[in-house]
Amino acid sequence: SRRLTVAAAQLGPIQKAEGRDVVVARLVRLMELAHKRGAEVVVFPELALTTFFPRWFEEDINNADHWYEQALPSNETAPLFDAARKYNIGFHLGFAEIAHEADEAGVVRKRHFNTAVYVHPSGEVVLKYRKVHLPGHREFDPKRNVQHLEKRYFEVGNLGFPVVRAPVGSAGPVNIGMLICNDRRWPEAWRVLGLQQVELVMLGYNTPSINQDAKGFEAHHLRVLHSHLSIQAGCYQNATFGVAVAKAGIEDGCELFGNSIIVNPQGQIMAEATSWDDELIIADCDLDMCRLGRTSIFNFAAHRRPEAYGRILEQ
Ligand code: CDT
Repeated sequence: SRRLTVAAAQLGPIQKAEGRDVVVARLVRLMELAHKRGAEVVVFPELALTTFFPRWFEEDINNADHWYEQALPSNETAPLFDAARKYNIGFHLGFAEIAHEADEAGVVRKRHFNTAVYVHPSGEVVLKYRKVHLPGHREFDPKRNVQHLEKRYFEVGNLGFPVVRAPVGSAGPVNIGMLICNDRRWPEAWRVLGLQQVELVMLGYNTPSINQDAKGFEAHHLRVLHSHLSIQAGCYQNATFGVAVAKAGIEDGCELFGNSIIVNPQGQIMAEATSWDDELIIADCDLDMCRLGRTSIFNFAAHRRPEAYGRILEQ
């Protein structure tokens, strides 16, 4: 069997004033702990190097460059790459990315993305994904207590939903894919990964405990349920493991829920974080478990009916 020990490294809050050096030291400590507990890969959350800055309005986003990474590794993030080498552990990291690259019109310009990478223990970036489903709004909204300005700070990801077959731990080559936060609520995103035989989906999230749009129609205790429901269904319906990792706790006065989980292809929760702080959870995954769904109820070649799904692609 193809066994892989995975760790979800949930993070407690990162306050606005907290420096990268402090944050990176927290991540390195979790990598060391993950290694000691036998993990071969460690998954960090979305925007794991800073506070969830889209809650802060900035008129000119060129004044917001300090929230983004211009290169990976940089002087500040190099300790993560050193730790990966030292502990022989791969890591998934979410961060805000500035890329100087051509847009659809072929014009090279400064572009902003909500990005995640998987880094092999050697330090090589083997997979990069840019968030497609950007929630929230673009302009300052005076009706909201807390802003959620992802549409201001990020462009829609332009890499699709890639899956690569990459060496991950002792399991040999593994089909890995990624989603970022709000993506987990969209079955289409999971299915695009499933169609590429994904076996391990890594995803980070920053989700407020209070839905400001709910206006009494969504009880607070349903927030975690909706997150878990989406991840468990995504894993089951696409016969994949999922590692879903929160940034949690009270960040800049706003509460983000934790409840990070590792899920198997049966949709079962194998491990769940119980604090809303830095916390490591571990699961021993037998990747051969992905085969059952893939060859029976979710044998796409035998049972899927794309000819009936045309509406999915309509604007
Ligand atoms: N980070 C992120 O995508 N959070 C969203 C909540 C958005 S509320 C405007 C989520 O789906 O969890």
